[in-house]
Formats: sequence, C-alpha cells, structure tokens
Amino acid sequence: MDERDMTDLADDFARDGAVCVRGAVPADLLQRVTEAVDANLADPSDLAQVASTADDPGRFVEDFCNWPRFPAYLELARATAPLAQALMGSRTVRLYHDHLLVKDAGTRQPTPWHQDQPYYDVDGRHVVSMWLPVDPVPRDSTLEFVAGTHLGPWLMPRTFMQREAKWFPEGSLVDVPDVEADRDAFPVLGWALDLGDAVFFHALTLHGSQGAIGRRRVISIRFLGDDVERVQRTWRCSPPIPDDATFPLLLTDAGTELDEARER
Ligand SMILES: O=C(O)CCC(=O)C(=O)O
Repeated sequence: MDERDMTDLADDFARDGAVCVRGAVPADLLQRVTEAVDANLADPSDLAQVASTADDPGRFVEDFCNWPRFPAYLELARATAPLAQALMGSRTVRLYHDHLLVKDAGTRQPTPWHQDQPYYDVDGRHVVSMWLPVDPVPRDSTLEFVAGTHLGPWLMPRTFMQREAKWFPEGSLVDVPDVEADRDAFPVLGWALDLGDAVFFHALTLHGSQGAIGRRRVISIRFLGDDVERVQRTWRCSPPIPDDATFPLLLTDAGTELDEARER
C-alpha cells in the first residue's frame, strides 16, 4: 500500500473508528492462518465457548488467547502490526490477544451490538482490532460498525444471550442504543470481504453482525499501543488475562522486532 492510501485510511479511521483494508494478508500467510484456525477449532482451549439455541441450526464458537499454541497467529499479528501502528498513530504495537469467532453455515443468532473495551482490562485510546475472515464474507454476514462511536462514551457491556450486566455495575454506564430498531438512524458501515481483506476497528467502536449464510471462520487480533495501561477490575474480564501475562512487542518505530514478551 502506498503512503497516500495509508494516510487516507488513517483519516477514515480517525473519523469513523473502522476501515476495510483490501489485501491486508497475502495468500500464503492466509493459508497458514486458515490451518491454524482449523487446528484451534479441533483443539479448543479452556476459554472456548459455544453459543447455540434449540431453534438455531448453527452455532457461534469463540476462543481466546491461543497465540502461544499456534505460531501462525503470532505471524499474522506481526505481519499486520504496521497497519495497526499507522491507524492507531502509535510508536509501538503489542499483541494483546487473539480471538477466534466462527459461525457455522446457517447460524441465525446475531452478534449483538457492543463495544469491546468495556469487557477488557485496559485503559487508553490505542486499542485496535483486526477482524480477518478466512472465508469470503458477503455484506449481509459481515461485521458492521456505527461510525463515530469510537469517540465515546463507554457503553454498558452485557452478556450476549441473557443481557446481564456482569462487568460494570448496572446503571453505571449508558446502555447500548437499539440500532436494529431503527438502523436508518445510525451511520452503519460494513463491507463484503474477499480472502485476504480485513477490517480494523477501534475497541470503542460499536459493532455487531447478523447470522451467517455460509460458514464464517474469523480470527481477530487485538493490538495495543503506546498509551495503554492495564487496569485491575473487580470482575472477571473477557477474555480473562492473568495478572502476570506478557504482551509481545510486535513493532517499534525502529522496525519490526519481537522481544521476549516484556511485561506491560
Ligand atoms: O464475529 C462476530 O460476529 C463478532 C465480532 C466481534 O464482536 C469482535 O471481533 O469484537
């Protein structure tokens, strides 16, 4: 990508909190990542969860923090860190965690509209996700965003199925607006994605998705930048990251370099 295109993308990101990057991941790396996604599905971690209901022919499978087991996830994070760096406007980029999000073909359940950062244990503005499908995703199954919501405020995180307030206490944050009740009232963005395309979004950008017509395997990489601090919550965050966890340094302004996972 030339410098001009990157500047345009960074401007769009600063305005909307979400951008689509065409051809973000080359075919050979995407192949290794796809194999890692399948290996991860076949051997989920203790953090994996499966959401299914009796009236839904599909399931929504999630897993977290598997980069130590699947080197292709770390390779992916490293390869795409320069994009995260440019979008965040941060000198450094660290890997926060990976998040697997797979919907079977025919899954009806939507992913409710939410922001990510209220579920996390980090403060700061430099928190960005890359959402990379390893299957082509049509417009009606893709991740959608409400442009501008990355500027705040923080909105109430709730469990997806029961809508419980398990993180911030009930009433302490404004509730997420009912976007589905009046979609035309919100600036909703979304892109059909081909193999290698990815969306990048700020951890405060309100986002959600509908069900999936075809199988929709996605790996998401969560990046941290210069201004981020870990915070102690009195509740279990999602994902729950151990106090002594380390976050690999992917990039500094001096170039790409993996250090020995210096603690932050
Ligand atoms: O894949 C989805 O449907 C939801 C993705 C999401 O919420 C996220 O990546 O934070």
